[in-house]
Order: sequence, then structure tokens, then C-alpha cells
Amino acid sequence: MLTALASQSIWTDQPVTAANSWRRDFRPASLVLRTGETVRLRLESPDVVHSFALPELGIDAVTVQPGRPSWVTVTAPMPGTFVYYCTIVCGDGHFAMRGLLVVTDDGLAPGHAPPRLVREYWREPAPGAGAGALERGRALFRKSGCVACHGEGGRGGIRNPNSMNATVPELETLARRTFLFTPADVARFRAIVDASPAWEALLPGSGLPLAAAVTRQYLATRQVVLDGRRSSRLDPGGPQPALDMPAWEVRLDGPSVDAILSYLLTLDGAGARTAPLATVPAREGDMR
Ligand code: HEC
Ligand SMILES: [Cu+2]
Repeated sequence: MLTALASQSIWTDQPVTAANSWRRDFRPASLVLRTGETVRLRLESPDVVHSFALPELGIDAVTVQPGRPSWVTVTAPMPGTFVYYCTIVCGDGHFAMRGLLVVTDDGLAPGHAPPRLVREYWREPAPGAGAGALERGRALFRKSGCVACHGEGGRGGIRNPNSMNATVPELETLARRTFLFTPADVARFRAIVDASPAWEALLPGSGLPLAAAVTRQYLATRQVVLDGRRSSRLDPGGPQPALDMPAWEVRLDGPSVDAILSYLLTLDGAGARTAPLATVPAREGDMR
């Protein structure tokens, strides 16, 4: 049995009682199956509507109504680690609401610990009133949940089965992709954007290289954040990728989006870093 809990943003395999709801000490479910094994999973919700999807094993979204159990049949085809998702925005922590199904030849838990999925970004403090754009942007990137899909520091690598690159795009090279190639260019651009809502008019006279291209690219990126974007399928016959870019227009105002983008633009040092991405160590808490 798996119980979906919006308040904790987890799927748990523990019984939910008044006492442990109060203590908020649920253990995220760790499902371990033997290769070839088939189980029927009972899905429950004591709070709001959730939805269970396990795209890598061909299980499309199954709605889980509060107080009314749903069932899914899961067959473990091969050893590996498979991610299941909630696909209905169910609370502040929704974007972290994923769990792991581990399949091993003997059906025993693997010797190594599976990666931890839940990172309680939504409980992090909101940026203080006096915070600058950069600090606000960093805090909002985490607190809003961008970090749950785009990874710590925008480093990406979060699995999104059957999407174009199989992972959610990284955002740490956003500066280069915005035609800002040096830290000085980033700093100049940020100073203008942070200083005035009329920055679009100010940029051409600022001496920033490629100002028109930078403006176009920045506005396009900003629009993706506000409007969201559905992930395209790599294999048209395969499952819809579980993670789409949500539309943030209803949750974040324009200045907040600018603050987040400001922060993201500072991440890659605009080409200053030469180490290939693969050498960046995986952090605990990132889901690969
Ligand atoms: C539920 C997962 C999820 C969350 C949460 C999320 N994103 Fe995304 N984001 C995606 C996916 C998936 C894409 C790629 C969509 C596509 O295929 O076009 C994307 C694309 C983007 C892009 C365009 C990247 C590019 O290379 O063109 C930007 C910028 C972006 N996200 C910023 C953000 C910001 C800022 C936040 C937080 C306010 C955020 N995202 C939260 C999943 C997410
Ligand atoms: Cu959810």
C-alpha cells in the first residue's frame, strides 16, 4: 500500500494515523520487487487528490481520490530503479512528490542506499524583505520548487523518462545561451534589469555586446517560465514525460521571475568554468 500525503509531499508505506500525522515523521516508501514479480498496489490519500504515474514501466496517471483507494498493477521487468510521480499539483511540496521502485534479482533491498528523493525546499525560509535580487532569486529558486526539477544550482540531471534529453534541462548555462559570455556582461545586464522595469529600452544604449539578441533571448526564457511548456516525447509511441515545465504566472510575479533569472545567469560564470558537466559530483538529495 502507498499513501499519498500532500502535507509531507511523500508517498509513504506506513499507516497514517492522527499521531504520526501530527509528528510529521513519515518514512518515504521504498518499494523493492524481485525481477519478474507482479504486485497490485493499493493507493490511498487521506488529504487531497493525487495522481500516480510510473512512466518507465508504462503506467499512465492513475487518480487517487481522498478516501477512495485506487489500484495499480506493477510488473518489475528488469533490475533497476524506477521513479514514480504525483502528476497533480497537490501542495507546495508537490514538485518533490516522487518515489522509487527498486527492482533486484532477489527482491531484497540493494546493498547501497537508493538516492534520497525528498528535499524539503518548501519549508525553507522566504527571502527577507531587505534581500537583494540575487539573494531573493536564489531563495525563490529553491522555495518555489524549481530546484526539485532543475537540480541543485540548476545543474540538471533529474530524470524525465521519454523527454527529449531524458532529463529536465539544466539551467546553469543560461548565461551563455542568453549571449552573455563574460561575468562582466552578466553583471552589466543584471544591473540594468534589476534597476528598472524599463530595462528593455535602456539596454541598447548601454554598450552591452549583442544587446538585441540578449533582450530577445532573455524575454523568450522569461516567457517560458511564465507560460510553462509541455515536454515533448522522444518516442512518440512512448509515455508522456512525467515532468512538464509548470506555468508560474499564477504563483510568481514579474519581479520574482526576474530575480530568479538574475540568479541563474550568475551560475555558470558565463563560460569561466571549463570543467565538463560530468565532473560535477552528484549531491545527496538530487534525484538522478
Ligand atoms: C515539475 C518540474 C519543473 C519545475 C518545478 C520547474 N521546471 Fe523549468 N522546466 C521543466 C521542464 C521539463 C522543462 C523543459 C520543457 C521542454 O521540454 O521544453 C523546463 C524548462 C525550463 C526553462 C527553459 C530551459 C531551456 O533550456 O530552454 C527554464 C528557463 C525553466 N524551466 C526555469 C524554471 C524556473 C525558474 C522554475 C521555478 C520557478 C522552474 N523552471 C520549475 C520542469 C520544471
Ligand atoms: Cu502532487
